[in-house]
Amino acid sequence: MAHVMKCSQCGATAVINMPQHRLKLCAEHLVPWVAKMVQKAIERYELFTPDERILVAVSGGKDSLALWDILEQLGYQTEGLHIHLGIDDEGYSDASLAKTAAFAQERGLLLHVVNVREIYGQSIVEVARGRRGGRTCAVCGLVKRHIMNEMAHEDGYDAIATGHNLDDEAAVLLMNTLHWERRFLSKQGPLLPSIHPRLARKVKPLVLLYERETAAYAIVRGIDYVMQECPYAVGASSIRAKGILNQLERHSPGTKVQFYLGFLRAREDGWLPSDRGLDGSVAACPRCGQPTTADGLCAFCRLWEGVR
Ligand code: Q46
Ligand code: ZN
Ligand code: ZN
Repeated sequence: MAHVMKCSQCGATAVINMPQHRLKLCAEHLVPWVAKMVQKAIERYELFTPDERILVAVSGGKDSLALWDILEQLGYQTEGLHIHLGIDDEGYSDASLAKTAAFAQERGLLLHVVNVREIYGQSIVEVARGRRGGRTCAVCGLVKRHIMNEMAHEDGYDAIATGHNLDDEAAVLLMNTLHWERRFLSKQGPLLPSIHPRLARKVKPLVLLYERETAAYAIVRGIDYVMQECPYAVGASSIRAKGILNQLERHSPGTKVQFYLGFLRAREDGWLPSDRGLDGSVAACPRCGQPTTADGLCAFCRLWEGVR
């Protein structure tokens, strides 16, 4: 006879087993538990307060849509930002926008959409192709950061929230540790404070949740998200790192959370210098006004030189 998993709180059929918390939950009890974990992260890492305005970066994937849903449930002031990157392979960007817009419309939430090709003349794929050694993901990251900072500055948001979960963070931590990337290790975490008026505070309220927990949450809440991965994510080293961490987790539940939270605690205790970047030697880019350490145009503005 098949073994039926029971909710630790009410005895009904559980939809998820979380051995690292010694907890099994049914659909009804999973929703408040997930919201509680997000609230805990917001308070523990002092991410933001209820009177601040939060811009939620929504890609259309399960994590960012779940994040927006949870922050709304918790009563925070949110608006969404979707960046249409112009990735046409398998209709990825159009599908992502469609799901995000439908999500916002159904719930009556305010969504801002920035279409990279319409504004700058080329998609991130095209602009990356025109660059020597321009890896699409590096270009994409640069463009997204710039647009988010610009929007937060112009519309006066207090913070930008992204849907990075514990699996994402642990995978990046593993890669950064393998290469002893001190600069990244000194600032990786759920909170990146604003160190310049043009650079918004960045926060990751899902850091206490495993990816399978946000996925279960999205399904239970009936969130219709883009299932397909970005075609450029395939083969990324972070995906291999996730696989390795999941193997370890299977043998000893809690490995991922201990690895990541242990790192944050070690840094708090002074095991690693905590560096917030920018050492005062920053100038404003003459074109866009965002801070840059380069002499002249910032990396974003150099990227679009000659495109239109
Ligand atoms: S969207 Fe952009 Fe990611 Fe796609 S091109 Fe790479 S960075 S994988 S989060
Ligand atoms: Zn229950
Ligand atoms: Zn610039």
